[in-house]
Amino acid sequence: MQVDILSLFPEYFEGPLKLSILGRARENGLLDVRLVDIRRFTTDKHGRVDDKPFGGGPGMLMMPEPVCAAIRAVRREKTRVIYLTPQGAPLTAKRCEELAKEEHLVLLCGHYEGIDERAIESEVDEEISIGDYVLTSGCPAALVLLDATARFIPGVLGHEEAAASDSFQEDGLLEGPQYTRPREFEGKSVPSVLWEGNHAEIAKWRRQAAMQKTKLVKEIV
Ligand code: 4GY
Repeated sequence: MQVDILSLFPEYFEGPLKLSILGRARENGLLDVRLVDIRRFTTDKHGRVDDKPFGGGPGMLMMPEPVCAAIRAVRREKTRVIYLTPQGAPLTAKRCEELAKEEHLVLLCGHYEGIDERAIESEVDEEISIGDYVLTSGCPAALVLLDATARFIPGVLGHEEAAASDSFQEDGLLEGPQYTRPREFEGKSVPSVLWEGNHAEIAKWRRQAAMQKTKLVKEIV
């Protein structure tokens, strides 16, 4: 999968993208990420990419021209352009799994107070939100979307079952607790069913633990 991340701070992504699972996916050619600086596409003589909102209000907006020019420069025949915004549809594991099948994603990151609506109307296919809160820019949201989507690209995790079962089991339950060695830690033992080797009992225990966890979290929310 190819991904172009369009932002005013391409350096923001450099660290996370070279580390761990995403770093390995890029080295293995499973994920091809390009960082595009929207400022490169300004035609303003002072290199400006932002201006005051019509109608007044605090802060600045990104001008439509450099945003459209940047998207048009990277767009190909099969490109899906996603704008990260709290006004978008909530990101889900299901949407990530679908996006992982796309050939080319463009992740558009807003800065300041947002982007002139005409650029969004003309070039954006889909608006996605990673949650009901406001970030200082779309960059962390783009990283979250890319990270959660990359897990569904075959070969990225190395062990394919994990992509589906982590966190959201097929039935919508949250994953229960997990344990590794030592068998006893600071007076707390690993539930004995997990080391006794009865796989049917282990499955039963995990399902029960997942239901308990799901119920607990729902009570908090
Ligand atoms: N939540 N989900 C989010 C966000 C903030 C554009 C600058 C979110 O996706 N993006 O909070 N983005 C951005 C939006 C202008 C601030």
